[in-house]
Amino acid sequence: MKLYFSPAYCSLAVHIALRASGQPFTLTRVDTVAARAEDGTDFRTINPRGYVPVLELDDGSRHTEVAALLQHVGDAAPDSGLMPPSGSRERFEVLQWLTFISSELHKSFSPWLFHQDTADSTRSAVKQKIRQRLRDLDDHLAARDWLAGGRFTVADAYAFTILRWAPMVGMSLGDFPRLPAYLGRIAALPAVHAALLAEGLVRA
Ligand SMILES: N[C@@H](CCC(=O)N[C@@H](CS)C(=O)NCC(=O)O)C(=O)O
Repeated sequence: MKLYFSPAYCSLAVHIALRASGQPFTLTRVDTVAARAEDGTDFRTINPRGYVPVLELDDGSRHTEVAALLQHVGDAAPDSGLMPPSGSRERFEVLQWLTFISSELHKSFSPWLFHQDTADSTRSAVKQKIRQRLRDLDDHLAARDWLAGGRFTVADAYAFTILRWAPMVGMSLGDFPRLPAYLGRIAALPAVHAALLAEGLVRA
């Protein structure tokens, strides 16, 4: 498999899942602004929508959408526990969290919402909505260490990736009692550390 990624973008979630799953993969870095992959390929020929992540399977097919890619990566390594088995209550919960993170959080951090031309009223309304959703997550973590299934799953990989963006829009996770420790728990996992290192987001 080959993952097209940009450092610290939402592709980090899939990168983490790939490492945690133990499956072989390669990385190709993309400059989404210049629409160019590191090997010089015009990225629009890889994904006409222009965004990462793109996961290329060994048969050459290319796929997008973080939540779907995470499910695929987890399902391809059933022993990893990243994606609980089909039909299980735990899987239902992981799917709920993937959808929540995708629809309630990920897109609320979109750069256009925080563009300098965006009205202050819009920015503050978006931040208020994000804060409510972070509170939901924080409350959920009061009784557990992981979002679902009692262990690290792809839902945590996605949450970690998106929560890391809060400071970039001027929001502190320090206002929430459990989120900083939750992120610390995830960052300490060897697969997560390796992904952060490979993307140049932490030092060795
Ligand atoms: N719907 C897509 C959205 C992916 C997305 O928003 N990617 C961002 C990075 S987090 C991106 O590459 N943006 C560059 C662009 O849209 O030009 C998904 O869920 O995977």
